[in-house]
Amino acid sequence: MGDWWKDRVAYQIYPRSFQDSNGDGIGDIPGIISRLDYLKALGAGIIWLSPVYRSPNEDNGYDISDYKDINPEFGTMDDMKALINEAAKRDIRIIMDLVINHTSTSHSWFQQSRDKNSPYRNYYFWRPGRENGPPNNWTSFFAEDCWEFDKKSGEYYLHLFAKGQPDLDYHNPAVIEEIKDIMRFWLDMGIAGFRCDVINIIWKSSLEDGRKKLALTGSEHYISQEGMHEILRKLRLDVLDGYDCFTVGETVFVTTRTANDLCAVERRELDMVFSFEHMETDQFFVKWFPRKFNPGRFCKTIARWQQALEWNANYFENHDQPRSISRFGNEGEYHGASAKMLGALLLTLRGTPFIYQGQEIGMTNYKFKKMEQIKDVESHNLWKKAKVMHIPKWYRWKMILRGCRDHARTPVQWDSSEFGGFSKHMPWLAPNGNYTYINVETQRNDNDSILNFYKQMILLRTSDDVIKYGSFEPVVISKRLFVYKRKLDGRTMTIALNFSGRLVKFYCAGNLLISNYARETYDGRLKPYEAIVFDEDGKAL
Ligand code: TEU
Ligand code: CA
Repeated sequence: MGDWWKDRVAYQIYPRSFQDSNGDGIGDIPGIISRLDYLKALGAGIIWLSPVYRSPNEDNGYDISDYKDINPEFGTMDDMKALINEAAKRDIRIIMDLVINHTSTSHSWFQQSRDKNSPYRNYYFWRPGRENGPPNNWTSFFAEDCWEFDKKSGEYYLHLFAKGQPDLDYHNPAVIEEIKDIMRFWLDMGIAGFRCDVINIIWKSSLEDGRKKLALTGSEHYISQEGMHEILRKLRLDVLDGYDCFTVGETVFVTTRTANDLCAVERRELDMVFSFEHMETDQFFVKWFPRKFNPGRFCKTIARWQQALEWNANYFENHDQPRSISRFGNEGEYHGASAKMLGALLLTLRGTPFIYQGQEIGMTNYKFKKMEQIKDVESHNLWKKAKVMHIPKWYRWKMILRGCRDHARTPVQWDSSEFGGFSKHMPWLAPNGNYTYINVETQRNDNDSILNFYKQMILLRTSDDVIKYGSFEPVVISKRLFVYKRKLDGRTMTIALNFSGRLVKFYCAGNLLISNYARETYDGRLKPYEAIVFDEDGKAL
């Protein structure tokens, strides 16, 4: 068997924004199938498919109303089977999003649970209020109360995310059985694993009031509790161990210590996690308060995680995060160089790399001008909440531009035709105007493009064991420079990255293997946003 998921590069698809096939402005499964050759040529070996299940889309599919059905906007179950099949033909394995902290309020379990005498009542947290208020003082991830009163029930239900996303109660063994059944359903269909949504908050150890905080009051009662570890072990033992699959957990506020508890091979819980610390180095406290990007802080955090974990998932982008080039690179003058430099970093770290759709062509943040252009429920809640808090409008807007998830959700830019080749119709979310020059078609034909650099780096990554399995050793971490070595069986590679628009001196005796600039020799100075992989043994690739 072997850990095939360590050998491959993963690519995340956010179906709504990937490729529309039928001209309704919404990406769909046939659209994904039509782009599998593209993904194969890129070198992707795993696809993480964001939710395609039935959903009323209050949170774009992360509010599931039927776990065993496909959202008709995306296609049919036959389309899904065809996707798994077509991907397999190309040796690409698909993992799906397992969103089990909550369902949608439209899920039949929830609808039935509204009746006090229903066997589904204890699938969720239904509680009476206190003194005309909610059962406790917790607040939600989406900048609102996390208890909603339901007239029919006469009680409140808990929702740590949007109102339409009621939390499941894992104290009820029937809930765990339901989840196992759902997992088997998809694994039997040929799915190769799961990305487990906010998996470290599924166990609420108490519903007591929390310590008052600026955000997420109550979180000490549900973040990374022991009960969560126990559930993961059950899912692993009873379901996952019977399949050739892997799991990656999305773990909020996770520390290296908890991450190790979750991923340590002998504990049999998850295979890797998405951590957040490096993604929080350009914010104060929560993501809505921008802090100037500091490469040293960012790279130190990455290095610490690299050294603390045996293996982990690496990423700089996903459907919840602004575009990495706009945050950590330079989307203007050094668009090409900085996008490639970040790609070189992602693909030469130890762990499984996850590329988010569009990252491989350097897609940038959207220049939103007003709230009406934004669809995301989280941004709209934040906007309202910040207004109630009397935060001035200009700062509120700054918060939105920093944290808005729609930056990453604009349609993939395939070519320079209208709507960027994503659809024949106006997409559900407007495409970024720069599709006329930042697009797949243009870059495919340009040897020097970001896309072709990604291909080259993915090839290096998947063919060279030092980059794949070597140890990680930091050499220099400064405000401009990040240098580290990867070592395996007496061989060494050195990776040097310039995080600035200036020339930076760095001496290396190794042979230049790859640079994101066209150059044959190295003169001891890294060009602006240059990334170089040196082979210390002088062997050519
Ligand atoms: O995200 C969980 C999460 O905590 C955040 O990254 C979240 O998106 C937010 O920005 C916090 O400020 C996962 C999914 O990735 C996200 O798309 C869902 O909305 C969320 O869970 C609920 O299912
Ligand atoms: Ca469509």
